[in-house]
Amino acid sequence: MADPDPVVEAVFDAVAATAPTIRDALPGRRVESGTENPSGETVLAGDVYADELLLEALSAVEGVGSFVSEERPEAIDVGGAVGEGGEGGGGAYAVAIDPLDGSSNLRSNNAMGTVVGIYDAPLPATGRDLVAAGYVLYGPITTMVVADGSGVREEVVERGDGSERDDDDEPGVTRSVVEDDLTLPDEPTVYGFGGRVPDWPDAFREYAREIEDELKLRYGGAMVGDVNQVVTYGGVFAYPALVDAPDGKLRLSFEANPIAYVVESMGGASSDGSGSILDVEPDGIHDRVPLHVGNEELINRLESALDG
Ligand code: AHM
Ligand code: MG
Repeated sequence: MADPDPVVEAVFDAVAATAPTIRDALPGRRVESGTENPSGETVLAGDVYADELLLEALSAVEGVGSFVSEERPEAIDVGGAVGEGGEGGGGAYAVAIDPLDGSSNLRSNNAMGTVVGIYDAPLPATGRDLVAAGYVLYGPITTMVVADGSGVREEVVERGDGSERDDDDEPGVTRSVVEDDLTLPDEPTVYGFGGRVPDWPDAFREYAREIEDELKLRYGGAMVGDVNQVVTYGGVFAYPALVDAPDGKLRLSFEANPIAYVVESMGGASSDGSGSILDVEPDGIHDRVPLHVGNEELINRLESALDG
């Protein structure tokens, strides 16, 4: 097995280090910030806080060249031109972030997450340029799922007890691996599909009807939480194309590609409706794409259903 990439490790360290702080900051940040993001969605104070904290943390990681966020119109150059290597060896990777995925759940106090994709190319790029991806899930426990090219693991992220300090001021954050070789369970159990049934194209509606008879609905309105149920129990998650929004809702660079990379790394499959999400060629960093991920057999059936 190849040695772990130290930049990838440092990125996940930085993301883990922000997680308890983001979590603690949420109670006071459930209100609207008064702005819209590049996708035209209302931004909450929690989105802004998480975005700024992650920019600061990831800018400090040597080897990260650009920070690209769902909340920002353009990539931010943080270390030198991507691919050219900046001074001190910086500038190799573009890190794409959805700082607070599912933030509409702030109001109802349900799960949320942070999604991370590490690309070895300037964005927009395809998912084939990912070298690693993962997500933090702010559930009753803060967990982080990491796919780094050598496998997929789940870690619990907690504030340290002070015995491992990053510096004189900040208590450290501990990362404890709880599963080190995650694969999708063979027998799928759960499904979750976004959007309203009347807005789904007929072919997807028919597929969903079949799936309803076979699997149990688990939908919480945060992609990270819903995908983590599929990762845990096996099944299928989708935010499909809608009749009036043929590209669906979720963004390729920040949401779909990282999640597809994680699920494919676990032996599952992803699809935009006709092929792997990782092959989708983007025109811009905020492009949307229909997302379907889960057990391979269920994704194959989806593609057959949509093909007709
Ligand atoms: P966000 O990143 O702005 O929170 O939007 C993405 C979220 C996903 O987490 C989730 O799958 C989807 O939007 C839910 O949308 P809906 O509320 O339409 O079901
Ligand atoms: Mg999101």
